[in-house]
Amino acid sequence: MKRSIFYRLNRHNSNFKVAVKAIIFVMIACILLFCTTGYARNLTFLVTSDLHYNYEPGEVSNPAQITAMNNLPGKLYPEEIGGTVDTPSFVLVSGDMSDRGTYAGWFGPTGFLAQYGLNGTDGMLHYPVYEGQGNNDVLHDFIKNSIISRHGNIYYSFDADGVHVVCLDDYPTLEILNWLNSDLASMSDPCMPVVLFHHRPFTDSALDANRQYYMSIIGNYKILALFYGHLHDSSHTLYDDPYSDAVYDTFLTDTPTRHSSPNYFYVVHITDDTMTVVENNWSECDLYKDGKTDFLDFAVFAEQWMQIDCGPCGGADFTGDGNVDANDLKKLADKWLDSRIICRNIVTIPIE
Ligand SMILES: [Ca+2]
Ligand SMILES: [Ca+2]
Repeated sequence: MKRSIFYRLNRHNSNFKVAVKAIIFVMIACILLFCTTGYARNLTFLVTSDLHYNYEPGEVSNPAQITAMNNLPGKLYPEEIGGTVDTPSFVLVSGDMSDRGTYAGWFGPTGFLAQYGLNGTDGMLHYPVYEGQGNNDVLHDFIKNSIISRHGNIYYSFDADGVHVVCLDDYPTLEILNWLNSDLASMSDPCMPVVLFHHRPFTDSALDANRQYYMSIIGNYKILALFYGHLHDSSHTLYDDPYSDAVYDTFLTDTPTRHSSPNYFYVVHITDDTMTVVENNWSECDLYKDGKTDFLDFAVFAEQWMQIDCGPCGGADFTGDGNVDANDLKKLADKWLDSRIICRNIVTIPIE
């Protein structure tokens, strides 16, 4: 019996619908599979901030911190974590590279470019740098122009081992947020974990005008953390999105230029399952400040040995009780020759 044209069309439509449903099912399955199988991530990077080159307190501590960063690969992580530190893929610098944006702080013989360099081969540092402006850097245009020439703009993003890293300048303006909206929407995988860095904290009043827009954008993605600086200290806090139930891990990143010891930078390790942020006390027991703990530090310590009520005690009172005794010597022994990272805090963030 000959089929009518209407029958054939209906049959074809039916087959077409089945085929479309099958394709959609396979696409969704692929997306879910992609989200859940991960990338076999094994990414290590460092975070520092507020280097303030051309500001006297950093003249010794900035190169000492670089030495400490260069000496990290192969060191033992704290016992709670286990394992050793891999060679970092890069260093994030969340602003204020140059104190007051001075020319000498950027271009000078002991400035940022000479010591940190940019690509891991042109300064003292062994790793490439991803830098964003701080409120000091914006005072002159040459740092802005350098960032634009390297990264295409003062805000930019890149993918590293299945992690999307986003620089949002000093703080995200409306223009930057419009870009962020497009940038995150165009990620190759919408489930990719995202790390944000900008100079000012989420709570800074400069963000107030566009805060709701900012929160609405990042609320759609898997934001692992915000790293920021500006406040010259080191701490981990949770930021509650005032417009939703979202809560974000935020890390205030220390400056190496604070007068008081210790100083910290973050060692970040991201796998498929977790992001671990180690608050590395690199300057612990580094009395002769060169980023290492060795005989030179012991010589300074020995001069303070058994002092009582000695105030800062030349930095040798590691326990903070105003005396230099066996308890301080034990700390020095623990840090001796720097075989293990000495940290104050470890934050482990699950990647779901
Ligand atoms: Ca030392
Ligand atoms: Ca002590």
